[in-house]
Amino acid sequence: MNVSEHHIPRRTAATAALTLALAGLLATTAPAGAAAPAAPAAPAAETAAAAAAAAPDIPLANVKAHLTQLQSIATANGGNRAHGRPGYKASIDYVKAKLDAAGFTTTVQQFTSSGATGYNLIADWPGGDTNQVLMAGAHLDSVSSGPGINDNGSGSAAVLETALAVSRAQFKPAKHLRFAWWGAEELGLVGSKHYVNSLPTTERAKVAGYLNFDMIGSPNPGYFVYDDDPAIEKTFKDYFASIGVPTEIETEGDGRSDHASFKNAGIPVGGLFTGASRTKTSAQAQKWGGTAGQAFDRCYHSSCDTTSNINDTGLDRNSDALAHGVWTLSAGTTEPPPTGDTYENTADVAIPDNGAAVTSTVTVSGRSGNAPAALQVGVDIVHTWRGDLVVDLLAPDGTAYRLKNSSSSDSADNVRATYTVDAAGEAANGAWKLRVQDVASQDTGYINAFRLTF
Ligand code: DTR
Ligand code: CA
Ligand code: ZN
Ligand code: ZN
Repeated sequence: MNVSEHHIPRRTAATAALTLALAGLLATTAPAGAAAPAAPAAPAAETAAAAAAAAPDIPLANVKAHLTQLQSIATANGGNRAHGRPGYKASIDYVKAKLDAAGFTTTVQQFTSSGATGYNLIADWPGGDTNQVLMAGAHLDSVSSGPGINDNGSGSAAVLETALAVSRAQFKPAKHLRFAWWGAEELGLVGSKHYVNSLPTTERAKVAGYLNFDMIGSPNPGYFVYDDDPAIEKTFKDYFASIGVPTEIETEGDGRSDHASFKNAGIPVGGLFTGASRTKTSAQAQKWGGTAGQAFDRCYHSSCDTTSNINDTGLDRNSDALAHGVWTLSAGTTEPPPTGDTYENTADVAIPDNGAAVTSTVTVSGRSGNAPAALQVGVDIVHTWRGDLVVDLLAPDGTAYRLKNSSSSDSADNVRATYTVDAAGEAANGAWKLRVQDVASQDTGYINAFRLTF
């Protein structure tokens, strides 16, 4: 048994976490010849999977109670909650008070736009890795012509209630959570642009992702998912699929809300949307219900955007999807968590420049039946020009599965990826090999690690 080969058996997340803690306390050198305790790859990821499953239901009644408050604020302040008007600052004060009472660290960031003072509200949930910050946000301002309950009380209230759910759960995710309510979005994403531009580059680099929610309760709702970061998009689409709701890609174009401020800074973004002034088609009405030939929100930017301008089902589904996104994406890994055991070989294997293929072997034993249809193949190759490399997975019977072709144009370093291989036709037990060949002269490297997760 190659001492570099390790088998990380499947455990429950809790047991694994406890075991790892004990291993840390009792760290000893593995006896010669035995596999040393392996890196905590599977347990952490399994913990993540467990966390993902724990996203709470967001009570629609609580979200609507926030909308009632925002409506009252608008009614008491000239009928709107627009930038520079008293109704906006009163909205900030309402949201901030809820968050302060729930244990968040809040910050009100001021800026000036069109001669008036604007405000962003930032709420940090203590804990988590502050080098990996997951943000969720919504603009809190309305247009001056109305109270802006769907646009964007709906997003603001759902983000607030999700933050309060984090507090109720005393949620402790791997990543640090930060929630935000933006000012002056209707003037051109002014508040969120100010926030991003004011972030030091080092702080900006720590934002692992930004989730945007602008109009998520439209009275004639569609279910749109932003098609930006693939992992974020998949998280939301998978959620809606899990409740049997088909989604469409949000196609009103980038730049239409605060996620654009983050996307322009190179930060992964995503979000949800139930539609604005565009008209619902017959096909959309077929799959989503509602009224074909009518706008998703007939009161968009109008005085009738009041608490009666909300579809409860759409608001509830999107609020729950929001919470699922926060719980799932704040876990410690964006890699799909392994479903079971991980086998790895971490011995370095030099790859001859423009030469013969080399292999790293992982011996699988004790399993029954065949490998899965979604076998996770973790590849870690250090190389100075990865386009030189051809990479294959060899099953125990010698069947080759191409993982990566060579490419004269791909000059980037290293191959660090997890490939999904349909290996259902292969017996699980036996010697699996990662075969790597450098097929172009100059630039060299080595296999650093090879992992299989069943
Ligand atoms: N600009 C937003 C409404 C809006 C229009 N298209 C999209 C697409 C995605 C998010 C939001 C929007 C506003 O009026 O606040
Ligand atoms: Ca709900
Ligand atoms: Zn708007
Ligand atoms: Zn909006």
